[in-house]
Amino acid sequence: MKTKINSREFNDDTFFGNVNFESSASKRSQFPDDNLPEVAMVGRSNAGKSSVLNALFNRRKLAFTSKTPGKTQLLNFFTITDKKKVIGRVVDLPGYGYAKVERKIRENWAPTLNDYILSRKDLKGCFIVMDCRHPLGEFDQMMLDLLQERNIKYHVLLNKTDKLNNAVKLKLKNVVTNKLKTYNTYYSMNGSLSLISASKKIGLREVREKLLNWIFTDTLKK
Ligand SMILES: Nc1nc2c(ncn2[C@@H]2O[C@H](COP(=O)(O)OP(=O)(O)OP(=O)(O)O)[C@@H](O)[C@H]2O)c(=O)[nH]1
Ligand SMILES: [Mg+2]
Repeated sequence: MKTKINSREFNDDTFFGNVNFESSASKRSQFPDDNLPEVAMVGRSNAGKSSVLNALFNRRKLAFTSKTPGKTQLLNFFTITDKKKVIGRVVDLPGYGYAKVERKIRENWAPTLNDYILSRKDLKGCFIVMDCRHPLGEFDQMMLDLLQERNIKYHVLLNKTDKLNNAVKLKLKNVVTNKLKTYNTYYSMNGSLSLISASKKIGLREVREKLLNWIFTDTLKK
């Protein structure tokens, strides 16, 4: 099992180029219905979920991004193909915590998001994307609570680190690592974190490694 994962180069463009838009959904009945292992991007509006997805897969406009929070208003499903076989899926979710998004839309997607996390049986892991200048906000903690309920693996991505100098980055890493340690102990979880910049493509290697592990570990078990 290890051999296959290790044989992958985490910056392998042939692997990380093979992603395609599949469908959008606004409610559970529209989610794809099969057993593909799935990884989701969650986080506050404007944290950079769609940008991270594009950066990971070397695509500029796979997932749409915007300066205005609330850009992604549906769940967008993308398939990942390896050697011509669809082996997994990545999902770009609408962001939480942004009050200015039209109320009707928000009222629809909050339960859909909860429903997704609590019911999606092949969800193998979540990347919780945060703007590094506002880490672990109230809504992120609510998301951690949800993930913990189903024991879903998570990895925090502190994004937009191109906005910080090295000293601040180091301090931030220590502070957030310690907070996650407390959290992990309390909930018996094992989440980790990376400092990244989607715009500058910094820190993506370990994120790709995590993604491959979540997807391949499951595929190879079957
Ligand atoms: N400086 C900087 N800006 C970034 C980075 N990643 C994303 N952004 C910017 O942040 C804004 C929001 O990015 P999106 O990727 O649309 O964020 P999102 O989390 O998908 O937002 P919603 O779909 O509204 O939930 C855009 O203007 C991006 O260009 C980064 O690493 N550095
Ligand atoms: Mg988005």
